[in-house]
Amino acid sequence: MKKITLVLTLVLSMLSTVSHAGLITITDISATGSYNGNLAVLNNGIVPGEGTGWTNPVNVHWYGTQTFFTFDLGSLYNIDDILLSVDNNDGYAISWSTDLSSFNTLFSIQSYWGNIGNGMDTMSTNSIDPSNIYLSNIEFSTVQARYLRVAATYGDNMNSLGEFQVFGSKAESVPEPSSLAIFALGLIAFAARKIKK
Ligand SMILES: [Ca+2]
Ligand SMILES: [Ca+2]
Repeated sequence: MKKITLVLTLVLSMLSTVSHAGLITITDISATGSYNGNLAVLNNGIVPGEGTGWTNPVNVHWYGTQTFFTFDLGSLYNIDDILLSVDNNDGYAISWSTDLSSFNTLFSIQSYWGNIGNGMDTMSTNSIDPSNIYLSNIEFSTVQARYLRVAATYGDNMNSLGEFQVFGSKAESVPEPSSLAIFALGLIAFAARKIKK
């Protein structure tokens, strides 16, 4: 029986190497175009209170639709969820890239989505989050990406971003869970044969 316990322990430890979703550390934040404020506030763990003024220094604010912000995760991740705080009355586009050259839309925010009538509005794609910040309209299917970009697309020309958090798991070249399971079954069969002898 000892051998079976050993094999099962081994199999369980292999399965646990499949990483789990969590807050991803953003390694670099850059801006293209003009803006006001400190880029560090965009991912400092401080989410502006609901309704905070759009020019408050807890945010970065800008005018027009030519400015965009790029978040570098440092390597490829499977991205499951996003939490962000934006001014309530503008449209925003969030896009993703693996190579920093071609970007694909992850989701778009239309003005007046969310629950806030005036000022900063926190929005999350994670249905586990409280109902006042979870927004089913922006849910997306998991993508594998290294870079994320935020831009304003339309609105009153006065845009603001107060926090941008990314959740997911590191994309490692680990075997698929199904092939791991097949391998585990093989190990168990092998152990069983050994024990019979
Ligand atoms: Ca912040
Ligand atoms: Ca606005």
